[in-house]
Amino acid sequence: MFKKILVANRGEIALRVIFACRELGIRTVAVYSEADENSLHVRFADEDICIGPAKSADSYLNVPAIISAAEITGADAIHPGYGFLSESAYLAEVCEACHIRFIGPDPHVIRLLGDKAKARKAMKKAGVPMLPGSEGPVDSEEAALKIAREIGYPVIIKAVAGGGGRGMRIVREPSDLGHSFRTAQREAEAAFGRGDVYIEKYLDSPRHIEYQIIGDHHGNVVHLGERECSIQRRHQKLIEESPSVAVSDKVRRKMGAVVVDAARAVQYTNAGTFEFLVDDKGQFYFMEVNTRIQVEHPVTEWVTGIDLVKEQIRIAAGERLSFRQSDVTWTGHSIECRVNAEDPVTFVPSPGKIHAFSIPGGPGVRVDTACHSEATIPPHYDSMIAKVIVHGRDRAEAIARMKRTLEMSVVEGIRTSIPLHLKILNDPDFVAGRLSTHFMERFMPVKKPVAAEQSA
Ligand code: MV4
Repeated sequence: MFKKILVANRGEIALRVIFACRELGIRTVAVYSEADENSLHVRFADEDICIGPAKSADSYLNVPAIISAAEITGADAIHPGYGFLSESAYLAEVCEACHIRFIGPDPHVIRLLGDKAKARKAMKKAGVPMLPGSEGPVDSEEAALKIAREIGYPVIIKAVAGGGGRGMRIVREPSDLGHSFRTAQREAEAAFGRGDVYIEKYLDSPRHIEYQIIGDHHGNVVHLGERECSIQRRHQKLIEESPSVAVSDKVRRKMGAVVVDAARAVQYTNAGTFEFLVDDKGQFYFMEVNTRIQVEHPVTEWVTGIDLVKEQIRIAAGERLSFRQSDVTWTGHSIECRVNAEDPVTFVPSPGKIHAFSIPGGPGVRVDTACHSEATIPPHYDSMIAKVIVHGRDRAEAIARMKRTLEMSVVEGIRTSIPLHLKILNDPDFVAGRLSTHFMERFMPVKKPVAAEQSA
């Protein structure tokens, strides 16, 4: 087992990793930017080291600074958390070269699955259900038109280097394809330094359902069931839950076996997530694989009773998975609300100094946060300040617990998304489980008409 782990992240996930290390008897090193000197992850780590200025590019994304911090402190592994460098094949490679264990999949697996066209090809070969689309990148407008004609409109153009929704274009008719194709290429080039795009059949109003898997270095891979993540805005998830009301025990077993086979096919190790779009008939279609621990991992932890972060650490150290597929059972229902420092109506970020912070616990409540009554939310990073996770015997009990927790929460000094969460939790469609990726459109601020229309 590792003696010392460097946590290459901040906020609640850095604390979450520190908790796991403490319980496993592993020393921890916190890295921090100049904006995070007084953060809880720094306070609770055994050692800490400043890695640069507030800007992410100069600190939490700075590979040489993080590797230097690991070498100076003698850390034998790095946990990247989520976001920042968590899916950087480059960091994983540099770690390997420096004999520091990267807590995640092997670099070549991260690289394969990070190329969305290559990932699609590999997953198709492994038997994962796919929407019709191009075999690999599409390199000309003519080729794009040909493929779109074959699969039928609407189609979606996606960046090979993309993911998380950046650089996508929906095309509903051939006359729009040329322009959209060129725009998508240009945007992908600007955003990712790689302009390659691919094409898929576009699915209207799907659910987003994902499977958690975990694999060790001894050929064992298990799935931990699904998470329903359809409640999102601009590709930022707001509420996640497990199980999904759209997944029966039979489908869970069937899709679970599909993702386990697919993970084996690419020799996947550590924790990972297979994302799917699900149509109104319950058909699953592969979207992408995330090669990191995810924000919403606690809902899976709660229904399965498995500590995913501890398992990640044990696996990276070469240990066998501590359970088999037949040991995994699912109990009750878990929901997570991501509390953001933002205006609940306009979604404008609301960083600043907190004056009061209290999220009550009680039966079936877990709060993952690095916030406290005197914390300051810096403007430089993601706006998520806390995850409220609840568990109940069933979905209704989980919803009731979430509502009473958020109703009794006090956060003063900044605006938060708590009032928005309460609106969603009281929505008849949410309560009935009628979810899709378009759910949040009904909660968007009404756009002001443009000047020309106003005067008309
Ligand atoms: C799609 C799609 C419909 N059809 N692909 C958005 C995130 C990126 N990873 C892929 N995304 C989508 N891909 C096809 N063929 C709709 C989306 C999508 C979406 C997916 C999951 C969650 C929220 C979403 C919001 C808008 C669009």
